[in-house]
Amino acid sequence: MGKRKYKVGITSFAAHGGSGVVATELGLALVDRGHEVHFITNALPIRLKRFQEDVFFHEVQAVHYPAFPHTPYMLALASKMTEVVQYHELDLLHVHYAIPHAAAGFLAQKMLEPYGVKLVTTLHGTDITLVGQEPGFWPMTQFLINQSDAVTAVSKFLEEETRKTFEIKRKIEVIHNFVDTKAFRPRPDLRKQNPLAPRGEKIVVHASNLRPVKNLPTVIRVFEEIQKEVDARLVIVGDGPERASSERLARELGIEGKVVFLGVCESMEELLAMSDVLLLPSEHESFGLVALEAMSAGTPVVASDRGGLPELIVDGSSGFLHDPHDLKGQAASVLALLKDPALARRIGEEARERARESFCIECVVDDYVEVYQGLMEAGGSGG
Ligand code: GMT
Repeated sequence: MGKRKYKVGITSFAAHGGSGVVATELGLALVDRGHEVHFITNALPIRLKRFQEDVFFHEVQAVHYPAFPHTPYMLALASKMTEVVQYHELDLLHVHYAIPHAAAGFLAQKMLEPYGVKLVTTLHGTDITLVGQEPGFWPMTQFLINQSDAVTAVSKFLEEETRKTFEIKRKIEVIHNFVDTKAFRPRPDLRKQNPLAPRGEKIVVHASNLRPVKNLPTVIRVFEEIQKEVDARLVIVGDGPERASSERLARELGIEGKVVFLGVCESMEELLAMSDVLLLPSEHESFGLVALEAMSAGTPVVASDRGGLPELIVDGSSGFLHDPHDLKGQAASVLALLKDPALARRIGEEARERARESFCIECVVDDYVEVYQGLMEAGGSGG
């Protein structure tokens, strides 16, 4: 008998961010394996661009009413989940990022008690390390982790952090993030006439949601050191609360002409492949999906040694790791890569190999299917 095919509802943030990317890529990979996927999100997920059979999108319409002090998005999401589970006979709801998604999933499950739909929660990082630790959210985050039928975390670091912070005893499966190694691949063709480097400069790239945890001052200050020795540009991709202060810092240091703020860009495959080094000195990072994408593109990464990044990057072999505040160490590693093409080639090749061997779609997605299978075979009603 062939493997059972599941009908899965996937919820994540639709805007740019690693958890939304992982959720979308997972959904598409599940469909490639014959499952049916329903994205239940506030807007079309960023990487869901093309029509594909067995991929459905259900937009959560927030209800605005003058008496509501805030838009009750969680309730609108729970209602939409309930509707989609009923009409499309879903087997599972797989939510990415604990708050508010697991709360909505739990409520939908309760409303649908006779259907026995299962709830899988994937923890991504700041849902545990920042948001979930807000004193007001702590008890709810703990409750939702305990109530979900299955819980996964994107790194061993995050699993341990979750146990410690929320006093969790239940099983949490570690399933690392993955990358489409065909889309994120080395592009010598783009490097020949690189639009990011019209004068043949070296390109240092940073990509994130520009939040304090991404340590933007260090990105700018490390680059200041680098540009003293190498003709280089710093390309910052993404947008967020740290952008204005980062632009100011670049001006104060007199390097604004060499720093480009691109804002949010969709063509990460190309931007990373056109860059010489990715710099990611996060204060903490549960996984660091963009680092994996750069590795897959054969672009060396210089990153922080915090959180889940060491699970991904082997220091000195598939990238370089440093304390996030070690400016000298980071600048030395970036300079070594920019000045020594043989070193950059070796690190880039090892990084790509590591992405292909341990973090490719085929290496990871079946682990999620096994989680689904375990729940469906166990039977019983969820919640
Ligand atoms: O970095 C963020 O705050 C965004 C967040 C998200 O929701 O996308 O990123 C987290 O999830 C990503 C996907 O699993 C991970 O690659 C990021 O490391 C993680 N961010 C942090 O832990 C800071």
